[in-house]
Amino acid sequence: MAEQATRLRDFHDAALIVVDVQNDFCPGGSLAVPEGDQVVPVINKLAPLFPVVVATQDWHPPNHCSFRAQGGPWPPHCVQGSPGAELHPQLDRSHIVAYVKKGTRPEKDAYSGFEGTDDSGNPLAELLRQRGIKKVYVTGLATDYCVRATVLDALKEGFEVHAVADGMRAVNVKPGDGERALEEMRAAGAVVENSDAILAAAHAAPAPTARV
Ligand code: VGL
Ligand code: ZN
Repeated sequence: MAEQATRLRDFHDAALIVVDVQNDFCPGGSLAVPEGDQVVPVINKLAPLFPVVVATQDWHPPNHCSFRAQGGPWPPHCVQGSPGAELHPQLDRSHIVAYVKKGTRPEKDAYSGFEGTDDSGNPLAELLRQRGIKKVYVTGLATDYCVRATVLDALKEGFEVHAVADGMRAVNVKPGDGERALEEMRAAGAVVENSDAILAAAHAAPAPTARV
């Protein structure tokens, strides 16, 4: 394959979306995603490139319909105000401009960040558009659930969507679910790529210009 020169990308209208990097989805949590914590250093490396970083949080009431006691598929997780619902302690918060919470009503599950709102009730798509965002780079947990749903909704909302493969991990209830989710995102129009390609596109040296 021919070597392709790395082109500089413009990030001024791009946002990083960090999906559900919460303690309950990391090793030791109640719905731990294998290697879930390994997305944290990848996200911390990418965050400084973006003028807008948004973190979503699964934010369930104790009687949420997705919990087994209510007939749902999952153990209790990300209960509002609990330590398991907090973002991973090593996640760098300094670039985060909005926190979007979803799944807050007992009777309705919400996998996609686009079903969530910030603290003033503003939906994710709105707060991105208000900031002039046209492109989103999606990372987080879990590839086969909330990341998948967030990527597919971002495409429906008309954003250019990049799915950062090494910045996400899958639950893999069935082996291969994560790979199939990535294939689905690609088929729907997302660019699936690794963080090193994104960092290279941000840092590629511009053509030298003569200065006197
Ligand atoms: C998620 C299962 C249940 C996720 C949330 O964030 O991917 N998965 N609730
Ligand atoms: Zn949930």
